[in-house]
Amino acid sequence: MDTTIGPVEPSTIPSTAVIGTLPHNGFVSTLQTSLPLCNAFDSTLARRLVQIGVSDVFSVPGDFNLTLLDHLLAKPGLNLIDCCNELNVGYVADGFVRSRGVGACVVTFTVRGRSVINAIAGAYSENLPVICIVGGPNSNDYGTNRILHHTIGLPDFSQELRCFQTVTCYQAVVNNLEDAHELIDNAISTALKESKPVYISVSCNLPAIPHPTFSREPVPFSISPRLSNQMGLEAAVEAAVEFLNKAVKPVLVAVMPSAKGLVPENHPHFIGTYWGAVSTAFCAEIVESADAYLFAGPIFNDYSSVGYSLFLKREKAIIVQPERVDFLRALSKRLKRNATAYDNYHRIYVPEGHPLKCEPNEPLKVNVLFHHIQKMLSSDKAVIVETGDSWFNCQKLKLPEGCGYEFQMQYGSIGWAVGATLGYAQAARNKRMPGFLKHSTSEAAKSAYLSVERNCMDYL
Ligand SMILES: Cc1ncc(C[n+]2csc(CCOP(=O)(O)OP(=O)(O)O)c2C)c(N)n1
Repeated sequence: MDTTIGPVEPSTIPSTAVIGTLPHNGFVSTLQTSLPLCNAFDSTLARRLVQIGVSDVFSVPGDFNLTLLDHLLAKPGLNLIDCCNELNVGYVADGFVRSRGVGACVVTFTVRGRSVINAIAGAYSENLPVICIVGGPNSNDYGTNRILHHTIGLPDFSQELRCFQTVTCYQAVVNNLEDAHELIDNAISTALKESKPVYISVSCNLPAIPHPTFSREPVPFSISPRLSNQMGLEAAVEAAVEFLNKAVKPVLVAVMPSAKGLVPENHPHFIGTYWGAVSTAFCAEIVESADAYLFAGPIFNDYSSVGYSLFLKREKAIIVQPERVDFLRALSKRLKRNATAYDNYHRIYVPEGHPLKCEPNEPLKVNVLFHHIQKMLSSDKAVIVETGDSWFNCQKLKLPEGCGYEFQMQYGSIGWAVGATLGYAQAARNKRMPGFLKHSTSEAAKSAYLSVERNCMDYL
């Protein structure tokens, strides 16, 4: 599928115009040109964000991003939402992306950039294209030995960049108007293609400076589809068909814990979540006794494998890696129907009991609490699950069709859920969010409550 993202705004450039060259580093006081001058970030960054569906940008103001924020604020279709600290800004953008598919946050140079990194690392671990924009040093300060505030006192502007290199898939340092357009477009399209966060640093003086290259009509985004190697695909399908069609009781393992919410649980053949010893009742028995298992996009880490304790045999497994695009569709056309494992599940399944009713004034028990939470769930809800015990209790919830489910199993950062709830709520205005938060949660989460209260209390 060829994905073209968003409409392109009409050109503001007269066809006969000649575009002059400009000195580097934004030294532009008067510009002799007949072109209508566009401001860099109105036409590039802000417009691109709106084009790709980012209606809300989450930010904390600071010395190096004030002008940039003014320009984003002025952009029709872009809503700027202030948060209480940078870590939360990152978590909020993470939650927004989970619902909308792409999102952005804006912080200021180094002192704040470093604070958002933990959230961006979490977004990387969950394949979320968060566009992390940082107000950077004045372009005229690059190449000097000046020492800037918000740094550790060394004339080195690259420290923040080097930190982001480990947790983003692309870094754009925009300190020159000549290539600003290209760098910003590369960063945004890489985020969308790779489904990973990117870093864009924008020199604090540039957003206010007009430049003729920004008046050109931007080329619409077109993300190339991922293509399979046809011969490789056919060989893999052939081998899998031969293996699965001769199995006696094969199973498809589509839901391990981090995939909860991705597969409709009201599907007649859904038997639960496979999570080794802590699987949904009777699910592990069926998976582990199968003579062939097909794992769809599994992530085997120490959490999902319950400390590498899964009773699985490699020679019985076909593992379809998460980035494979055509294999399952091609395979499904060639497989013989075999319901043996499913029938076995119904043979051994005993319906869950219900917790006893709570007596008045009796302390609330977890099983009673979750019994009530289960009754609250519907297609207009999304469950946002904090790291900790909630992971296990919420896995047992039976999600009605359309009910969202988000948690951060790979990175497991306590404090993520409050910010993520705000971001998700802002992106999915039609959903209500029971967030599984905790009283012991981190300082970051406590300050995020303030933003949640200000912005989306009516969603909770
Ligand atoms: C930011 C962060 N700090 C520390 C941890 C390590 N950690 C994992 S579970 C846990 C204890 C959680 O206890 P509580 O918040 O009471 O949650 P419960 O599991 O009881 O619901 C800690 C500190 C973490 N995952 N994330």
